[in-house]
Amino acid sequence: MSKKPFRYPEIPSSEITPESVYLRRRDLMKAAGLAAVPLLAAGSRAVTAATTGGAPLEFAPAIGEAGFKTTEDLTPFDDITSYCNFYEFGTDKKDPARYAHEMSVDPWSVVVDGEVGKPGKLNLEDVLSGFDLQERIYRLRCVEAWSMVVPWIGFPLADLLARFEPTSKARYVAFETLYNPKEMRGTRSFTTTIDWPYREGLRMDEAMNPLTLMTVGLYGKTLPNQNGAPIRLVVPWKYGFKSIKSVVRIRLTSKQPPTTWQDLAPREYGFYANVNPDVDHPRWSQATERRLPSSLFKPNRIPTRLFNGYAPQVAHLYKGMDLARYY
Ligand SMILES: Nc1nc2c(c(=O)[nH]1)N[C@H]1C(S)=C(S)[C@@H](COP(=O)(O)O)O[C@H]1N2
Ligand SMILES: [Mo]
Repeated sequence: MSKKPFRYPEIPSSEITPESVYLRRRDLMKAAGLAAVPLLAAGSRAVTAATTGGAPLEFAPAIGEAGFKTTEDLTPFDDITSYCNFYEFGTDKKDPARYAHEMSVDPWSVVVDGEVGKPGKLNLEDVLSGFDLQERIYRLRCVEAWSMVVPWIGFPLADLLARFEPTSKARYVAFETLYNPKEMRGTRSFTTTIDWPYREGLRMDEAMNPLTLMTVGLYGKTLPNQNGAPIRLVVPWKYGFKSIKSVVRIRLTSKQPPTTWQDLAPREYGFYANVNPDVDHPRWSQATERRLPSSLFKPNRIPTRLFNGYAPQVAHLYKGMDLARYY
């Protein structure tokens, strides 16, 4: 794939994927199933499959509501899939691309329980066939002060939650990542201080915001393992660590749930984690960010924006809150 950035909608991302032919949904399911088998057989092929993503997805472009797409240059596929944070596979940015193929993602299901009228389980097939997928082009701003622009494929978390009928006591949504030490070498590391599984959470109104996306693909195809296959959360106005990968459980709760980074270092990482150039991390400034692709000679440093540029869509959620206290 070309490294040259391009502007949406000059070339729809669906056209630059090697397979530009959209399969019908049933074919897609078959393709996903077939692709999973050789993964375990041949090592070199497994890496390729892990880094290139899987089957083409059928989706509608991000049009209509404000914030659903940006005209900024997309970050190239190779950068998005080779520079990752997914501590289950190690803490080096390259570790997820190296090792995430060791995680099996088929079959996969997500349990939804807690404060809901109809607790239950969603199989990945139900997700892919039961929700209208859309392409959303979002900025992703990591708390470490780098950022990307990603063409995700997904559907609103609100659509998923509605199926399970949240009760009036549901005030928060808690998420958990798969925890399978056999397939996640980072969780077996002697140096890890994380209390696995990786956990995240949102307030109910944040979860219901139309920007909040359950994500199953990027650049027109199913998610590469290192980016959180087969299903992850994307919350574009918050620091990247809120966008929890490879989700297996969604629990609605009446109390604010514990979250991984807040547990590890509560002074440095808060529950809200809204992108904010005026509230610095205790160890570094949050005023600017390195937009990928970025290099020593072309750092591509740009100013960081309040709520990552999504203030028109989300600022009302925090009216009257002291953002320096609720960081
Ligand atoms: N389960 C899990 N989810 C995770 C992480 C992780 O280590 N484990 N890292 C987070 C961080 S810090 C960021 S910046 C984003 C990165 O997503 P990407 O690698 O797809 O760009 O994933 C988030 N989700
Ligand atoms: Mo991050």
